[in-house]
Amino acid sequence: MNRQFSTLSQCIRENEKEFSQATGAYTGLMNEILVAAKIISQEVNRAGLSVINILEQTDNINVQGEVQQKLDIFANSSLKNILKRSPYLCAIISEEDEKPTIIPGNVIKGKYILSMDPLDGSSNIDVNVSIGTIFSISRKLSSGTEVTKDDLLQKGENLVGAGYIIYGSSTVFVYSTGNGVHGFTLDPGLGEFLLSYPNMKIPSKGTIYSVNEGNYDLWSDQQKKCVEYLRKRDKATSPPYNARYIGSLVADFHRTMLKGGIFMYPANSIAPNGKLRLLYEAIPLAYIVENAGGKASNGFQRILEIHPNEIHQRVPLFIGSKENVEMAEKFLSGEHK
Ligand code: P6P
Repeated sequence: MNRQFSTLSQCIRENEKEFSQATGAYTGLMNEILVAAKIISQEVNRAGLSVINILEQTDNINVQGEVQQKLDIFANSSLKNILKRSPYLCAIISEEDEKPTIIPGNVIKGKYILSMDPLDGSSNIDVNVSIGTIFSISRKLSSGTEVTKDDLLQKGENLVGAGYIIYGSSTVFVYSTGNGVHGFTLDPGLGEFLLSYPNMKIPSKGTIYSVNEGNYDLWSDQQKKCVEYLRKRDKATSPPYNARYIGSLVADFHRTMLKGGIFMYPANSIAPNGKLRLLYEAIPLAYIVENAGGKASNGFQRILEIHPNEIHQRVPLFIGSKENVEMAEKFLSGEHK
């Protein structure tokens, strides 16, 4: 029987037809990301083999002040080496690099800028928890031969696309170019990402909340009240909520996309802007969740409307089903008693 399936490459090409001015540049860029995703997936899945000894930590501390895992460096270099071959990219912002990588040969014709967290959650690698790559694509705004600060620090509203790849029991590539959200599962035998989650929509309300309750004592009173409400079992919250927290953003977010509910990384008295990064974590996932009918804010303001001031700035994140995020926002504003 002839198996009917769509590959990621086919869907990216189909996408291009939806944009009359498309030149094929975006398609080419997405296909480079796809290749990098396969390479990283293979390495992540081999990481447990001691002969590879890529599980180890390095002696390096990255710009985030975190111990770099060998796989972090591998993922960052794999993505950059492949993406630099793309004539469509003039700059790459990475969680692993203090400064943006400007691609000199592309500054004139390269009309895109990529922001990425090459391997988020890598501290979970040695316990075999799912980890992921997060990326977003924006257009170079300036016409000159320089990549300006305004080119690099754009609001999420300007994105032309975003996605994440989750390396778990299977490798799933989820992306959006503004016309819906689509997920593709890697078939290792074929070496192709096959359409597995067409036109993803997040439930409007869910019964799972995801937050690190170990930070409870550090939260504001409003944040405490919000989580106490979710913990309580009474008629107002039936069916009761379940708590799920993996500690790997892409894994917690992917579950939220599929099952609904809310993921929160709130501000706290030690980290007044929370832990997660605006440009290459919150913005791409906010773009995805909004295109799937969900919501993302810092508790008060829509993530996609926040103008970044610097490439590694942090932001509190409330993301998931629209009704759940709106409820959390009501607690934070004091409106929900
Ligand atoms: P905490 C992983 O280190 C990460 O950057 C995200 O993937 C995850 O959501 C968050 O940190 C977990 O942070 O403070 O709860 O351990």
